[in-house]
Amino acid sequence: MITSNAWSGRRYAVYGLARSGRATVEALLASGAEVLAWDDRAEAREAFVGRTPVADPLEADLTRYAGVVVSPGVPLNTHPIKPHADRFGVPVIGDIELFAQARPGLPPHKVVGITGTNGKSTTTALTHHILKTAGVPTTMGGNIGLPILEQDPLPEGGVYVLELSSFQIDLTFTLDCEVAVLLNITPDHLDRYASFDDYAAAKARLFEMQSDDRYAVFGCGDEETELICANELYRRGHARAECAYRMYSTFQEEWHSLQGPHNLQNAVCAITAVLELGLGPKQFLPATRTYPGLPHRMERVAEIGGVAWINDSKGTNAAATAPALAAFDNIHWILGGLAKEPGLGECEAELGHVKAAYTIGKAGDDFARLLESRVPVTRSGKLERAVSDAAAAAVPGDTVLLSPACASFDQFRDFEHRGEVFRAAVAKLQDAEA
Ligand code: UMA
Repeated sequence: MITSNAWSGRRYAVYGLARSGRATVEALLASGAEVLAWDDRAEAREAFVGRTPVADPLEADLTRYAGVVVSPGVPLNTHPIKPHADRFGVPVIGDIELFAQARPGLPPHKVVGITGTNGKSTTTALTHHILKTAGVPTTMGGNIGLPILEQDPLPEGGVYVLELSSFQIDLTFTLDCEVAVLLNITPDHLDRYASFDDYAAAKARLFEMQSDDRYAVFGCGDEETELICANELYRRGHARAECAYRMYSTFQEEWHSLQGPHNLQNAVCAITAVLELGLGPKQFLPATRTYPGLPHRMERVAEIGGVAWINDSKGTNAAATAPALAAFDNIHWILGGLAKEPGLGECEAELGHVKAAYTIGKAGDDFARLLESRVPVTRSGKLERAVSDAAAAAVPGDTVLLSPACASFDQFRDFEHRGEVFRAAVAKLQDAEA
C-alpha cells in the first residue's frame, strides 16, 4: 500500500467506497489521516463501520477538511458533492491526485500516464510488460482496475504505469508524469461532459500538468489528438513531444496478442514511451512477442469445429469495435446493449467483414433496422441466445465475434460480466461438442 506523511493528521471525506474508494480509505487511515467515509450503498459502507466515521459528506460541515476524495464513477457534472465542497473551499480530488501528493516521499521513480478513449488498458499492460521483461521494477494501476494506492511502493528506479480515464484526470491537479501518452479521442462518456470539446479538454489536462521538460507521446489518427499534439509540440519542441507514427509494422505479424491496426498504434505508443525511459529494441521487441493480451479484448476463447470465438466485450463504443471487425473476415457479429451514440459510427466502413449479425440488449432493434438491408440479421435479444444462433449458422473458417459497440449496463454488471457470460456460453458449446 502507498502511504504518505503529507496526509498525516489531516481530515478527508471519501465519497464512493468501491475499489478505488476502499483503497483510498485504507491508505489514508494507514497514513494517520482522519477519514469520513461514505457510499450511497449500505453494503459498501459496512466494511468501515466501527473503523472510521461513516456519514454522508453532503450533510457534513467540511470546514478544515483537506479534501473530498471522490470516486471516478461519481458524476461530477451533476452530483451535488462538488458545489457542497466548493461552499467550504475544500478541493474535490481523486486517488490519483493523492498518489501525486505521495510521490515526493517515495523512492526516486518515474510515472508513465496513459490516456485515450480506446486502447488504454492494452497500452498500459504492454508498457508494464516490456518494463518487467527488461528487469525494471514496475507496477501498474488506475483505470485498468488496480487502484494505485493499493499497490506496493517500488524500489529506487521503479516505473509506475498508470491508466488514466478522463474521470480520473478531472480529479487530478498535480500529477507531473515523466512520460504522458494520449492514444486517441473519439466520442465517449458524453453523459459526463457538456460537449465533445469538453471531453477532449479533460484529456488534454494530463499534458497541461506536465513540466516543460517532460515527454509527451501521441497517437495519430484523429483531429482532437493531433490538435493537442500540435499544442504540445509548440510548447516544448520536437525533442519532448512525439507523434508516434505506425512504424515497426513488419514485426507485427509475430505479436500474437497485438493484431489489428489499433494494436499497432497501441504498441508504437508503448515502444515510444519505453524508448524515452532508456530501453532499446533488444528489450522491447522480445517483450512485444510474449505479451499475453488482456481478457475481454480480442480474446480468443475457443475454436470449435473450425470456428473461432472471440470475446471483445471491451468494445463498448463504435470506435472500439471497428478495429475488431477489421481484424477478421466472415464474422458473425454479436452487438448491442446500451448505445453510446446513434448509428454504426466507424463500424459502418467495416461491414464488408461481416457475414451475419446477431443483436442483443436495449439498442438491439435499432441496430437490426440499420443492418437488415446490408447483412442477414437475427434479433437474438439475449447474449446466450446470440451465441446459440451464431453457432447454428457459422461454418469452418468463420469467426464469431462479441464486440457490442455498446455499454453493458442494460443486461450486465459491467463489460467484464458480459465477457464472462459469453465465455461460459461458449464453454457450454465446447462441452456439447466433446
Ligand atoms: N456512488 C455513490 N453515489 C453516487 C455515485 C456513486 O455513492 O452518486 C458510489 C457507488 O455506489 C460506488 C462508487 O461510488 O460504490 C463508485 O465507484 P466507481 O464506479 O468509481 O468504482 P471503482 O470500483 O472505484 O472503480 C473506479 C473506476 N470506475 C469508473 O471510472 C466508473 C474503474 O474504472 C477503475 O478501474 C477503478 O476505479 C480503479 O482505479 C472502470 C471503468 O469502467 C474500469 N472506467 C471507465 C471506462 O473505462 O470506460 C472510465
